[in-house]
This record gives sequence, structure tokens and C-alpha cells, in this order.
Amino acid sequence: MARNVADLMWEMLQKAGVKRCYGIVGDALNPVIDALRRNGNVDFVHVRNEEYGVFAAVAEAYFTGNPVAVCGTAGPGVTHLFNGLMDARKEGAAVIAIAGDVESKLIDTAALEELNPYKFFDAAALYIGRVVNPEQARAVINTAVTTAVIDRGPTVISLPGDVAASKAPDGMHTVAIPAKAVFRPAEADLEKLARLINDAKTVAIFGGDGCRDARNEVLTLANKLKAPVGYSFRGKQWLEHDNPYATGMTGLIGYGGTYNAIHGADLLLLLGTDFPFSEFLPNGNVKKVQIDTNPKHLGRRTALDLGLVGDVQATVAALLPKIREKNDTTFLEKHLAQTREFDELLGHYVEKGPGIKPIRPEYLAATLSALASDDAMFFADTGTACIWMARHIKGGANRRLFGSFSWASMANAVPNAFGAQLAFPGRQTIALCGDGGFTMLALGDLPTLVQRKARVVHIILNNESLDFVNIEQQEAGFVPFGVNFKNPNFARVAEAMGAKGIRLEEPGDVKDALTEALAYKDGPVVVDAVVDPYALSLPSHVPFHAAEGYTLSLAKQVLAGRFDDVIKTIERNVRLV
Ligand SMILES: Cc1ncc(C[n+]2csc(CCOP(=O)(O)OP(=O)(O)O)c2C)c(N)n1
Ligand SMILES: [Mg+2]
Repeated sequence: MARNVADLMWEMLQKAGVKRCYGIVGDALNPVIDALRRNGNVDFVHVRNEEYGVFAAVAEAYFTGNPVAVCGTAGPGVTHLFNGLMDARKEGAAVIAIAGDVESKLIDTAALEELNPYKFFDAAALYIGRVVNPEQARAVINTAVTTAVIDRGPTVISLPGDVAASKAPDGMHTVAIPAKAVFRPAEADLEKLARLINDAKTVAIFGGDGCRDARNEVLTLANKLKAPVGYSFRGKQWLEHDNPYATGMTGLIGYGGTYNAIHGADLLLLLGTDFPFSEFLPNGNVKKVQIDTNPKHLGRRTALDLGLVGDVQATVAALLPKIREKNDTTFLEKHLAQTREFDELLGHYVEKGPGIKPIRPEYLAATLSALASDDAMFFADTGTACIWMARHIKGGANRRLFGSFSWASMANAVPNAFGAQLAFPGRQTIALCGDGGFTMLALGDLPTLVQRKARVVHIILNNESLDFVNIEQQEAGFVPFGVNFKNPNFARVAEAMGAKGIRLEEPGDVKDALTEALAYKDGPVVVDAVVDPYALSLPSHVPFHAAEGYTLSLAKQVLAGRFDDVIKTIERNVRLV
């Protein structure tokens, strides 16, 4: 049988490091999947919803650095990929989507399941190629792979079934992916930066995901400048652990001394971060410098005194010899002390946890953190799980924390954990999920995990509400609406699906239940944890409008006859402070 375009594609993808393809087959993809079967080197992961597959691919690509394939077939199967591809774009994951396309003779005829890939994927993909002629295939596939890997984001190969099954052109088809380039600002700009730093009495650092490979350089810089180091959620896992300068996160889920440090310093260094919440960044008195590989990030969240295009690691390494050491530790000590005080406050939830029913999510998360292994990978659903992960899951040199931090989609955690489990078999992969998130996507694919005996630990925060939005609505001064629902017993549902199920209602059982879940080796385990739906988190800095909104909402709720809810909100949170 002559080698066809689909054979060529898998050969190229495999040589570029693709080990798995997540998706659902059908019509246009049948020749594609037949070629994958014959190739034998790419694991096809049949998921029950294409979107689930993309979230799995995002985590796999993000943590392995290898490109990962996903597939969906013409029209509806393709549209299911979209939310996950947006996530790949925002989180920076090399995901290559193989989109089944209608036969080439039907293109632009409004055929059944026809979808214009250029229009449809425009918002998500860094590159979209439609292969309408076998002669194009090599160039399109090459560009899709190279762009995904180097620009770290999703690309799309739209492939009509008839073209996939056509004879491939002969010749060499390897994809040559270069090693990471050394990318730093010009000498003159580095000198400017060094002058700003040397002239400043106090410096604060705020780092993001761009510090992933720059931990040593950033810590050396902090040491030399006696600078407190704050971080975004995406920067936390690279910068917080074993860092004597760490002062926590800022933003609505912030904690520690970072908010005050970045507002009180003479100079703020924003390193590899596109932190989107401008109201938590300083304006006015603080001088600001931003360093990022992406020029679009420079100055878009806050006005800058200096913006530099470059990789944080290479730039800081080149900067270090140019700056003078600072010896005054007063500024640093002040913000480290604030961080310790906030830590103590958070500790109250944990200490009192065993005696409080319903279970406090803070206690659940902190206990999980204490019991999990040193190389555990934690994934949080968008929702309150993010708050508890940010505050109570401790990082470490080999621990990993991930979520839909920049796209903020619900229902990411379990598929993320599945992708990580396939990439790192046997390692603890833990999904802290909302009950809204779990029922949105994870539940339907639980049989996939059972079938593969994938060791994903699901911890469901069963609060029978879209609690994050419940809190959001109150902060904005609304009476909560559309946020409550009823759940089945998820442990029993899980058991019925062939997974291990653990129902957790008693605070005194938290330790034992989590220990049992973490030790389970035969496949997925679902811990259905009934938690306090009234748990509130106070950020280290409360913006005035949030406090005002909350007061207004509580007043409206009293007027609407929901006095009981108001009392519970106050009583259950005040007793812990
Ligand atoms: C796909 C999607 N739909 C809606 C939202 C808006 N949203 C953000 S958090 C959230 C609530 C999540 O509820 P749940 O998963 O139960 O977590 P909880 O906050 O209750 O812990 C919603 C609706 C979103 N981010 N993504
Ligand atoms: Mg919920």
C-alpha cells in the first residue's frame, strides 16, 4: 500500500515528539486513524468528549515540553475542541489539533458538517493549515509542529478525508526543531535597567510563568537586592518553594506581603508575567520595569518606565554582574513578617478544621498537601478549588501546580490530571475539582480512566453550588442567583462506574480518607468531600468595591428574607479569624 498523506503526517508528528493523540474518530478522520493504527508509535486515547482530550493534552504538553496531538472530526467534533484549544493558547501548551474536514470536492458548498477552519479557529490557533493537496502536506505539517513548539500554543491541521487518503509525495519529511534560543535585550537596555536598579533604594520582584527556567537567576537577584519576591498563580510553582524571599500572591486570591511590597517599593521588576488584574498592580509612585519574551505583554497591564523583550533567565543572568549589591534588609523583613502573619491566620482554618462540620475546604486542602508525595502534581478546577490550592497546597522542587489559570475555564482539573498521569505514569496526579466542574466534563470520561486504570485522584469539593460565582455575585452587590444545585452521592456513582469511591462527610475522617485515596493504585479514585458552601476567603488586600459590594449584597439578602444565609456566612467565617 502506497504511503498516504495521513501516514506522512503521523511520521512527521512522531519524529517531532508526539506520543499521544486524544480525541474521537469518525468520517473524515477514518483514514487518519487507520494510518495511526498502522504507524503504531502514537497512542490513541479515545475520550468521550473531545474537549476533555484537549485539556489532557494541554497538561501533557505543558509539563513534558513535547507537542501533543488531539483530533475531532468534521463540524461538531471539531467544535468540541475549541474551549480546550483556547486553554492551550492561554496556558502556553504545544497542542496540534487534527481537524477532520469535509471532502475537498465539498469545500465551500455548505455541506453536512462543513466548517470553515480559518474562521472557526481564528481566536484560538497560532496557525491554521488546510491541506487540500498532498503536495502541501509537508509544509503545512512542518509549520503546525514548529509553530506549536516554538511559540508554545495550539495549531490546527485541517484535513479532508480524501486528501488524507491520497498518495503522499516522496522525499524527506523530518521536522527539525531548534533548541531554545538565547533571547535577551540589547546591551544599552540592560545598562538602563542596571541604572534604575542601582538608583532605587528598595526593589520588589513579581514573577510569572516566564520564570519557569529562571528560578536560580531570580533568587540570586532577590538576594543581591534584598527584594521580596511575589508571584502570579502561574509563577507560584517556580518561585515560592524553598525561597527565603517569597511573599505570596496578590490579586483576589492573594495572600502574604506581596501586595504591600509591590506598592511600597521604589522599583518593581515584573518578570515573565502578564498578570491581568491591573487594579492589584501599583500606579504612580512606583517605577516599573517589565521583562517578557512576548512584546505584546509589555505595558498592557500597567504603564512602564522600561519594557524589555527577552527571556527572564538569559536577561537576569546578563544583568546580575551589572548591579550593585544592596545591604539594607528592612524592606524585605517587613514584608516577610507580613507574610508570616498571614500564614498564621491561614493556619487557624487548618488547626480548627478537625472539629468543624461541614468540612472546611481549607482544612481539606492543607491536609491533602501534607499527605501527598514530594513529586505530586496538583490540578485545580476554576472555582474555589483555585483559592484553596493557591493558599494551602505547598509546592516543592518536584511538585507541580496547574490549572486553567489564564483562560479560567471550568472543568479542567481532571482531564489535566489524566494527561499528566499518562505522561508520568504512577506519579501522584491529584485533581481538586468543583462539583460543577466534575459534572460538566470529568464525570462523562470517568469510564475512560477506569478502562486505562489511570491513577487520577479526584477530590470533589461537594458544596452543591457554583460557589465561586456565588462569592463573585455577593462581591458585586447581587443577591446570589442561579448558583445552587443538587448532587447525587458521587462516591456511589464512581463505584457504579468501576472507580473507587470514598464519601467524606466527617471532618474527623479527612486524614484517613485522603490517605486511603492517595494510596489507591488500581485506577481512578473519587473522594466526594461534602464541604462548607459558606467558606469565604479574605484576600490580603480587599479592594474597596469588593467590600462595598459584599455589604450591599448581605443587606439585600436580609431584605429578600435570606437572613439564615447571611448569618451562616458571617458566623462560619468569623469564628475562624
Ligand atoms: C466553562 C465555564 N463556564 C462558566 C464559567 C464561570 N465560572 C467560573 S467559576 C464557576 C463556578 C464553578 O463551580 P464549581 O465547579 O462547583 O466550583 P466551586 O466554585 O463551587 O468550588 C463558574 C460558573 C467558567 N469559568 N467556565
Ligand atoms: Mg461547587
